[in-house]
Amino acid sequence: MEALAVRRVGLTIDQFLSDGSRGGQVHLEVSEAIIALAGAAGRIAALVRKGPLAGALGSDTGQNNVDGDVQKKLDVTANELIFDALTEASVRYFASEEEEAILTLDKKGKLAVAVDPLDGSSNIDVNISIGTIFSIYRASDDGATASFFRPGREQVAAGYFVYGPHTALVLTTGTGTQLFVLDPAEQKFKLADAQLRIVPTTSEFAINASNYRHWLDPVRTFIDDCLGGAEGPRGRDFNMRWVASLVAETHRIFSRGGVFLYPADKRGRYANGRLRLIYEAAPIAFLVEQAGGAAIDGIDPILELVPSELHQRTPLIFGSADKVRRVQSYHTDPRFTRDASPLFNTRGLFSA
Ligand code: AFP
Repeated sequence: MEALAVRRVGLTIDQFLSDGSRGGQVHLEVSEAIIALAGAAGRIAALVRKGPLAGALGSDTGQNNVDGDVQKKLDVTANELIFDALTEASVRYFASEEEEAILTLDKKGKLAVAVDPLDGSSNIDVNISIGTIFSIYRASDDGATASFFRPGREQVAAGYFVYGPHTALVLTTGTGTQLFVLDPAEQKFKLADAQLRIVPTTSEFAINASNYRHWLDPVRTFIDDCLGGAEGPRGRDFNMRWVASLVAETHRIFSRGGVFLYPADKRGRYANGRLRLIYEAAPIAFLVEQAGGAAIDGIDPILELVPSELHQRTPLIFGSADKVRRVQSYHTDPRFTRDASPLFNTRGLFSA
């Protein structure tokens, strides 16, 4: 790690964002929005830490969000805390998994912010890490939809908070990806790693294997080859994880590499997978690419996709660059599909 990066460990998020030595200070309004989100995350973390003592946070509200997911109590509370915090920042447009339409906060605001307020809701009551994901664009003078219906490469910042054994923030403002940890004593997010990197290769994949029968051939073949282990075409063993909390899977991949797959499958509602492009896949892809990883929809980079609907889903495959490229080849190279069975045994020629 560069001496400069080491020297900055321990800086608070406010100090880090105002530290011009990082080659161009982060614009003031972007810093203000990130600090506002960090304040809301601190309040969400305090609720999560109380668990059942905070009331049935994981209980259904009896309402569904626009995508048909049941809204848990904490989904709604987290959304309200984030919305309230952003009214103090220079935010013109606010989009959320929990809001049907884009909301206008401050007509003079400079930014457009999209959030998944509480990712991993099914894990709230089982004390497994959950999180908040955010994406920040410059507001477009062409209006609300133009501010979000654009390639993810135009994000000016993105991040997630993970509420786990410790609360952390993984953030990018376009100059690498940083890790901050919430100091419980001071209730401040402090820099723990100024240059997160995702290792290029790995022996770990994350997928919800219960959907095996619904997958399309390229993903089934990729997973079959991993499950074939040392005796199969890959010539080595693999490990599997599935937490059902995108931020927890992402944090593991930042920590030790891996490849995450939520692909398109044959189920009607999952023709484009389960994860939403604007406030889940695009911010995760920005963070991952800034740390040397890769993120695709199976074929194309996530950051090049242009949404046409606010809650649009996308297949999402991200993580260690070598592995993501291999999954991509299973989608693009005819030798990697099940129909090419005569070549089935020659796949082992592609060692990695
Ligand atoms: P919830 O927030 O509704 O629990 O969804 C979480 C999520 O969007 C993402 O965090 C997980 O990776 C994925 O869904 C888990 O999906 P499955 O429940 O289909 O495994």
